[in-house]
Amino acid sequence: MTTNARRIEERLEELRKLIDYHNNKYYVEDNPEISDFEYDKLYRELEELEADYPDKATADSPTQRVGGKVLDAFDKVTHSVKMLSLSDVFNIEELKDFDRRVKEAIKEPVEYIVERKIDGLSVSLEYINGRFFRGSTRGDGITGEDITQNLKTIKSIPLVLRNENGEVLNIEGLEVRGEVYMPKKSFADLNDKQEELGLQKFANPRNAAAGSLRQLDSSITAQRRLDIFVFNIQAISGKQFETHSEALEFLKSVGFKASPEYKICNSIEEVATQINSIGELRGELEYDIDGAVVKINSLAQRELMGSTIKTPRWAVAYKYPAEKKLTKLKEIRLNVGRTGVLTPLAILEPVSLAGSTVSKATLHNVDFIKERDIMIGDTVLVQKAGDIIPEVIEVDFSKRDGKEKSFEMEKSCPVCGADVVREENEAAYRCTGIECPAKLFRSIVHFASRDAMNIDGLGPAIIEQLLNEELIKGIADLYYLAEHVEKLKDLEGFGQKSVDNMLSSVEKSKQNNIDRLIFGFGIRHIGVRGAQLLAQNYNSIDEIAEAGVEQLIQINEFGLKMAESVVQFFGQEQTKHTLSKLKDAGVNLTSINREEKQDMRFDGKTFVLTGTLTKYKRNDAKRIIESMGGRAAGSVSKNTDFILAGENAGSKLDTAIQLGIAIISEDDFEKMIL
Ligand code: 0OX
Repeated sequence: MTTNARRIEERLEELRKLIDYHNNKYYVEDNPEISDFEYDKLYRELEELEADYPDKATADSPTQRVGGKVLDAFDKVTHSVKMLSLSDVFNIEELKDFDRRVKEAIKEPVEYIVERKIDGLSVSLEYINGRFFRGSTRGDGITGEDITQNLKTIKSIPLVLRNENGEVLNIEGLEVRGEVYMPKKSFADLNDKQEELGLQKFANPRNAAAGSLRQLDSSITAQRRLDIFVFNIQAISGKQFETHSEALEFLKSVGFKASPEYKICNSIEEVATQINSIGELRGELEYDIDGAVVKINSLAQRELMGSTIKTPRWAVAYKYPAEKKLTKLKEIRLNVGRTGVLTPLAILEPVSLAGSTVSKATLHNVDFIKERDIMIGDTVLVQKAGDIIPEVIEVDFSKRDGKEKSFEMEKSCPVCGADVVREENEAAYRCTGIECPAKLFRSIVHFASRDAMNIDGLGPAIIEQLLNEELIKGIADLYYLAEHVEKLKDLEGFGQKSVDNMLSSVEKSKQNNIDRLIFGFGIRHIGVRGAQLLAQNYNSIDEIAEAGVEQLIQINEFGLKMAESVVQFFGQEQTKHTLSKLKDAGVNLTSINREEKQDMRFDGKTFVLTGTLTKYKRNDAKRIIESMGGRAAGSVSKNTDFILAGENAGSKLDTAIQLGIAIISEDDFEKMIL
């Protein structure tokens, strides 16, 4: 090796060691020694060196945590040591039964360890010669799934085990077990994001952690901010411990985040006291726990107790009951979410529950209130399970005195006063106001999006700032932003150039055809296609606003729900206000090209798009097909007329060949639309 090569290798090793050290300080010990800036500098230097010398990159380098490789499926892993589960006890009597069984088998003093029972997913981590080799789910305890790539994204899992001097641990084989969880704060942020993107929210942090660990694309897992506590050595070569507490201390010393705040107890009474104090603390922890685990500390005594097929006889899980309390329901308020859904919220006489004071609880929806006959003034039972949001469960009817009042759903939105509607077969009521502050953020993100007004440079982060600074109060205000150039330049991450770019995109969008504008309004049941139909059948927004349901349903493909929704939307004062501001700003409100005869060359033709298109974005190709009277379908059938096939087209292409359907390339498509 040349001197230079040796120097590079030494620096790489030094950087990895340093970064591992500071990573441990930050993510495991929660006690950082250097600033984020200094850490980033080291990290960037390592990244650059590895990019310059790719042959010197290693799989366990701290740079290898970002994920990226997408798997087809997870491989199966047979656990070398069975991953047992715990038997549950639900009260002190059952806990004492456990103690009795232990004392009968072991005729000497027994030390117990009490740990928090983290509510997450059990995983196994295997290390060879001190380096992370493989990680897997518990599965059925015998066979799990290989989720190594996903586990590597969790920063508190050491990729290299090191002793106090930073030297790589010289232990041939080590397998540990731990619980992966999602902290409450990460869970709340994730659900906010899910809601913003219009995606299903996760029911609780445990489900969110499970969903995140089961991603075939580890770069998604990397964004989910998971964490881990390690609580057992499953197997270790050339080393023996006498007690579980010794093993936990060893795990900490080589870089693991081990069972937090475990306590050694000398009697079952002491165990019970510790269980109670964990229970009291429960609500204040940064993560969910679903109980406490009681284990015998001595590993020799554990051997004596043995295990059943599924569970050890030397440990039990104490499960806390979901705490419930009676309190008075003072009022029912409506909470308007970011999607415009109105959720009834119980305002309660404050009660202390699972470690926190509860003064609000969800009532889910109006049907829930009706089915349980919940009235304002009732005494209700409130529950806070492991999850975050407390809920009203039932009424204590014995406490009724006749003064209770039934709840009536509001006809208008409590935030903006617009009409509230409820769809057939839907539990939710929604606000229909286009300027409603509760849902403004999402409305504007949608309005600016690619399929709507396609305003480049106006993403969610900027919209958030514009709203916070009160530079916009509705979508129409986007067209008055030019009046605030000085303030815009002061926004975070904004300079003259980005302001100019954004304003010119806004200006350009004024010329869009009205199908984009209509879709951008986010009218219920009016998607891209519905908006195109309106634009093709009417000369202007004013004409559409004046059309009645009877007239609208004359449009081919236009259903009753769509027509009612359009009429309802254009009847709102807020809509009229927005439209008049858009008009004053010079936004196009007329149907471009409608006077010319509509080009319907694809009338009645069905296209299926498959593979990667390079000339056209998928949605643009669809839009073109639909604007020429055709239909873009998702799957191939004998009714398909054309397959537009891009690169790497898969099974749809095979089906099309079998069915003898015309297959066209992007070039062919381009010729067809010219
Ligand atoms: C936890 C947790 C789970 C493992 C096999 C026998 C005892 N969820 O926090 N399990 C165990 O220990 C089991 N400890 C824990 N802390």
